Amino acid sequence: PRSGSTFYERYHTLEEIYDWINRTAQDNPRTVKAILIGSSYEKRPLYVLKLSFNDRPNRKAMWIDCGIHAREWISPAFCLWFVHHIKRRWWRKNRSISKSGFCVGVDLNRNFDVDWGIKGSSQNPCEEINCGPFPESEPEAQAVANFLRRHKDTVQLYITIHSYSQMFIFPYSYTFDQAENHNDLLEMVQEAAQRIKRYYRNTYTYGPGAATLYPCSGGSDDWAYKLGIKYSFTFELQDRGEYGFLLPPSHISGACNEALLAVKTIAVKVLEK
Ligand code: ING
Ligand code: ZN
Repeated sequence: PRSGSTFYERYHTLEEIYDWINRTAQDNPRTVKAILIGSSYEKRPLYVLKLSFNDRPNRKAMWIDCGIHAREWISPAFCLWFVHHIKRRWWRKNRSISKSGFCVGVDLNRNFDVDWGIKGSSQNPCEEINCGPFPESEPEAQAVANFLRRHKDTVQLYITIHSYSQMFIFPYSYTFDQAENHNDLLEMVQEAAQRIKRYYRNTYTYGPGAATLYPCSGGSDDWAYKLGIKYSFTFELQDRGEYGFLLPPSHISGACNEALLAVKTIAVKVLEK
C-alpha cells in the first residue's frame, strides 16, 4: 500500500472487508445494521449494510451494490468509501477512545454529573448515548463544568443548543419531578414559542425534558440547574424532521432568527426576576 494512504484509499481482501463490516455495524449500532441476505456460490456470506438515522417505518430508501463484477476493484472500494462518508456526517459523540480501544466516542450530553448513567444512557462505548466511564470523564464536559462552577454566581441563564425538532426543554430530564421554579421556566418558553409563532409562523413545542422529550440523565441543562443556575434550557432548533440534521444552508437564517428571538425573550424575562 502507498504510504500515507488511509484505509479507504486502499483495496482490501474479502476477509478485511468482512472485518470492516462487523466493526462498522458494532461501532454504529443505531445507524448501521449488517443484514445477512444469503451466501455466494462458494458459500461466503452476503451482507446488506442498512444505514439509517432511526427506525421510523416507511422511510424512503436507496440501494447501492458494489462488486457484481469481480475484476472491477474500484466498485467495492466505493461502497466502503460511501459508508465511511455518510457515517462521519452522522457523528454525535466526542472522539475519545474507550479503554477497551474498541469503540470511539462519549455522548457529552450524558457525561455530566447529574444522576449520571442511570436513564436514557448507556455504559457501552459502542452506543450512541454512551455516558463515558465516570461523570465528567471527558475533557469537553469537564471544561464546561469547570468554567460554570467558577462563574456560577455570575451566570444566571444557561442555554445549550441542539437540533433538531423545534423544542424548548427545561429541567428536569433525569426525573419526572417538577423543578422548583417550574412555572417561571414554563412561562418563559411559552412566551418564546408564542412570539416565534407570531413573527415567523413556525411551531415550537416546550416543557420539562423527561415529560416532553424522553427521560435521560447526565445532561448539561439538568447539571447546570442543580449547580444553581436557575434558568437552564436546551433548545432544539429547526427543523421537525424534513431535513433533520442536514438542514440546508438556505434555512440557516430562519433557524437562527427564531432561536435569537427565543434567547432575547427568555433573557429579558430572567432580568425581570
Ligand atoms: N437532544 C438532547 C439529547 O442529548 C436532551 C435532548 C436535552 C437530553 C436535555 C438531556 C437533557 O438527547 C439532542 N438533540 O441531542
Ligand atoms: Zn444534540
